[in-house]
Amino acid sequence: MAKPIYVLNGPNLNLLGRREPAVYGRDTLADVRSRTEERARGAGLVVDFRQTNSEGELIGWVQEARDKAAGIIVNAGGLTHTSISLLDALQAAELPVVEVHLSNIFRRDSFRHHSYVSLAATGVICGLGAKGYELAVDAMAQLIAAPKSRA
Ligand code: CA2
Repeated sequence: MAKPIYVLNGPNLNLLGRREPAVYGRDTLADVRSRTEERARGAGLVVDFRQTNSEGELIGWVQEARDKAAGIIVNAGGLTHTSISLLDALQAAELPVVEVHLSNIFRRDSFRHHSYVSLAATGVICGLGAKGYELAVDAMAQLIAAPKSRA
């Protein structure tokens, strides 16, 4: 059986839809999950969608992905801007990585402009809300079909 795409969500993303709708939209994480799974089904892919508030657990999932997943879609939340350990794990995974952010991190506080995750990402999607997860699935489908392609 084909390996799934791991869709990994970091700290506080469980709060989606319940706080700060002006920044993150009204979709809950369960809504994002359904949309992502549906898009993956259409592309003939399976996603394994997870969220954790723990940096260690997120890193453990990235390590697990190396053997068990075909690629990683990751919204690391605030860890995006702080975690060299997460970057190390993503680089060690040697898989296609698509980084997603609901908000446009470049229109926000300057501390959000730098992403450690981007250093390991094949591509980055930000500012398109929950739609960004669907687009990440489309991008991942192409990356898996043509792993050496850069576009
Ligand atoms: O825009 C994104 O997806 C972020 O990864 C979200 C992170 C933030 O630290 C990044 O800079 C950008 C925050 C996730 C917390 O999500 C919340 C959702 C609703 C209410 C409060 C927080």
